[in-house]
Amino acid sequence: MTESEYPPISEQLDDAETARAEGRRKMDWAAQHMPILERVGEEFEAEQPFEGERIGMAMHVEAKTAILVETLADGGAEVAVTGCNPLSTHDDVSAALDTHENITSYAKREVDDEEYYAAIEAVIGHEPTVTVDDGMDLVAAIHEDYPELIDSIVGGCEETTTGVHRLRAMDADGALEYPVFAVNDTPMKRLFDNVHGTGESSLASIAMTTNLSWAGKNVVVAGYGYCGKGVAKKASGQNANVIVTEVEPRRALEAHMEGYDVMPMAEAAEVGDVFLTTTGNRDVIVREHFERMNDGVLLANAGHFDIEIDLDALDDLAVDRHEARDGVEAYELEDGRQLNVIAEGRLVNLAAPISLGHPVEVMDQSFGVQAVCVREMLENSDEYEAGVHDVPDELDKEIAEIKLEAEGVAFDSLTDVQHEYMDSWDHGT
Ligand code: RBV
Repeated sequence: MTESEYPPISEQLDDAETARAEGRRKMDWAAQHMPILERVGEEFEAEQPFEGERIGMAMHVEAKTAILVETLADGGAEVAVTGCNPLSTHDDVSAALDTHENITSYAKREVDDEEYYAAIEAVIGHEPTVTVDDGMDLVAAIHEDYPELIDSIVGGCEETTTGVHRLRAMDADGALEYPVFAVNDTPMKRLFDNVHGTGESSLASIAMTTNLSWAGKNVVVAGYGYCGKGVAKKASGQNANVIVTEVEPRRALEAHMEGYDVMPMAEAAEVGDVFLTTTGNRDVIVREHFERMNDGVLLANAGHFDIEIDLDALDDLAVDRHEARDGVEAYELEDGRQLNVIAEGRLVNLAAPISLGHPVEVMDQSFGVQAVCVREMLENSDEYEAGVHDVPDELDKEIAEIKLEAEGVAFDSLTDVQHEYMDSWDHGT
């Protein structure tokens, strides 16, 4: 057992009792809107597929994630969990989770880098047999600092685009030493969580944090991947004029054909009122862009890490800064312009003070896929060698079918003749 000094959340709060009650209330609300996890959870409770397993998790610890954590614990696992972003944890939810006899939660909001990694190490101290990551910090810490644990790890699951991207790079280097499912890459994740979840929650968080309108604004969306598409569509739906910046020619063309203005960031910088980065890459908005921006612009990031907006450069340019509102830092430039950064350039839909993350319904889908992926990894571990694995399509469909049934939406099935037709090649005019 790896020793860790870092205490669970219950030992870090002054009034853990009150926090637990509030956390539980938030979880109860979320659970009422998560029919997929309810169904999967019933199966897990009856079959106990995780008996004897230890699951280590680093995710955004708020109410919906907590329902996933409980679902896994109620399926027989011992679960240790911490956050995957220093600002996204809800301490009350973390405290509520920590009362479960099979769960230890180390997640705490507003931790510094040292505490953040100490909490990750505390999770690793439970010697997980399965890891569930959002951003790959657990996989990275285990490979770098605790390689002796790798032999006893059956596999892992990764929630987000950035994490899958990091894992694929690690795999390409031959450095990934256990199998991990790319949960992000499933249709049930990308088409809903990335598009609708990021679109709705980023815009809602910015609007609530600033109390400003979208209508009539020039909204610059950096990156036209699944997240950028969602943000662009929803901003446009709220009567903003959307400008897209891209580096990939087909995506730039797609955005153009969708009716958005497409231009380089250097040009967009001069006309934008709100800038929202969704690229997963670094240095998307840098000094030369800040220099051209109008007074009063809003800057926010919806990518996993806080590297898309170069805040060091902005800080260098600024002669002063102040907290303009909760979650809004105003950088004052020498010529009097004020550029407003929301949530420290961190994942805006989770890291602003009032942020709640993606809507419950989409997280039910993503976490439904997570839950069945953990089951699959343990049940069929022989089939998965070290490396990144696509989620079997049947599992993804299973989750879609549960959701459709819960929504009361019926759909068609192929007839035998149609099946045969689709499988044959010898038909023509
Ligand atoms: N995400 N989680 C939430 N628990 O409220 N909201 C968004 C939540 C996930 C989402 O799936 C995305 O891939 C990831 O956060 C980015 O870190």
